[in-house]
Amino acid sequence: MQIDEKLEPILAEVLRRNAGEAEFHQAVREVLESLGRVVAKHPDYAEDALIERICEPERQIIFRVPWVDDSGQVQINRGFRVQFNSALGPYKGGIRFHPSVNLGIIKFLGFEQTFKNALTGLPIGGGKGGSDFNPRGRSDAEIMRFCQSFMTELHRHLGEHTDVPAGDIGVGGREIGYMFGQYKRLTNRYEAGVLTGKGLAYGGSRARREATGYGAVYFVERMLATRGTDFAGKTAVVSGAGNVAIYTMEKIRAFGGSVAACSDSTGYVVDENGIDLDLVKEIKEVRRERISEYARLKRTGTHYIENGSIWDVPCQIAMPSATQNELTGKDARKLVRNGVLAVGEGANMPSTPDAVRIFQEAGVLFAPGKAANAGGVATSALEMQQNASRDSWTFEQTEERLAAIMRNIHDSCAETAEEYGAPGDYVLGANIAGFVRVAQAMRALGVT
Ligand code: NDP
Ligand code: 2IT
Repeated sequence: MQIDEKLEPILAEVLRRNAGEAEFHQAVREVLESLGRVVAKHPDYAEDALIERICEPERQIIFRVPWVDDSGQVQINRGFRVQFNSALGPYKGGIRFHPSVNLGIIKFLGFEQTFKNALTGLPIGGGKGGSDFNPRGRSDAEIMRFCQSFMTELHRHLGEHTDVPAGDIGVGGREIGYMFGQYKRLTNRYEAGVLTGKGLAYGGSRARREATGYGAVYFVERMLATRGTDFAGKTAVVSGAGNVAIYTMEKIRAFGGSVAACSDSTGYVVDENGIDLDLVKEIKEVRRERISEYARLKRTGTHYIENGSIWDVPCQIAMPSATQNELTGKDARKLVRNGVLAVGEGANMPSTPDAVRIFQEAGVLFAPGKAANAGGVATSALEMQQNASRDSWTFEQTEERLAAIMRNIHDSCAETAEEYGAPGDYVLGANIAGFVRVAQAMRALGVT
């Protein structure tokens, strides 16, 4: 899509001031492409440098994270927290530990998070953090020392009313536990609402672990319903084998679909009988091993392809749930040739701009990450609610809230797309609906 001429200089300035941050450029460009229709209808949204302000993080924190490994060597990593936008509530968003992390990646994630959080309708601003720390092969003791050092610096920037991190790639229940322990010790406060994704033993919410994957499947279910169909009897492919992928697969199965393949960064496995989720959970959640173990442990009807693209596996529903730009234009063409009906992004920005265009031109139902994967952060906001009222809800009650939130997000994206003359365009719908909520709050708060 072309950028509106009023917005072109804004994009040019973002590219100039944030040189070399390719993923951030990509995320901003996609949102600005959608906003042309908003400023055409409501020119006042282009006033007071509102859009320029939305593209500039409120605060960016970069810090040294020193730690001692098991052999006594001192290691250094870099920590980040980008507090992007607090118009709607405290900064909220996950922490990623992966060697590819840099400022541009955290900024793209924080930018996306701002609109995603607005779409949930809950009072949360946008932020994201992380480190270029590589957890692979590190002992439990090393992970703990790293988390403690990371939090020793980060804690002064957090607070239940200020900034509330959670998990993302490489950060799950174990890491959140170590970080919460260190925060509690440093502040001498049992401030449960300062982190989400906590264990059930110390203030976590039921269904938070499942929420991103389950939520993405609820979104796709609602999207399929617009074409009078559902998951029953359909074959899906889900990339990744982490938190989002596992609970995406679980819900697809519960809705009567089957999952042909899943992956990790080394390759993918195909199982003729449908992926055995108990085995994936054992390999990934308990043993923390590679997905190639799946084929080694379960030989019949299974094969493992090293490297290769999981999107070569024919399916009707594709749910990319690993990382950004993992699904290219070439992959999209292959999926379309193989008859894909719907694509739901569990990960953040997993499809390249080319891939998105190919899906949309082919009439494939396409749910962008900032809408489809919002169930995770929405349930984090429910965790904050439970912490604030010192309450703990049942799984069913929490999942029911999650399902209702996902239906609302779907419908508000669909209605917004319709209102702005692009029915069925969930990318446009999500970007505009999210933007309008943030923009209205920012206008009310004056120039900040
Ligand atoms: P996990 O760390 O649990 O799992 C990540 C999975 O993706 C692993 O299978 C990993 O493989 C694979 N992966 C990670 N990086 C790469 C890479 N560079 N190339 C190929 N594969 C890769 O993370 P999550 O499941 O939590 O996150 C997955 C995605 O979902 C991310 O985009 C995240 O931002 C997004 N997300 C997460 C939410 C949450 O609540 N956790 C909420 C909303 C979105 P390997 O183990 O080999 O590295
Ligand atoms: O990308 C995301 O939405 C997350 N990693 C979850 C953020 C959160 O605060 O639960």
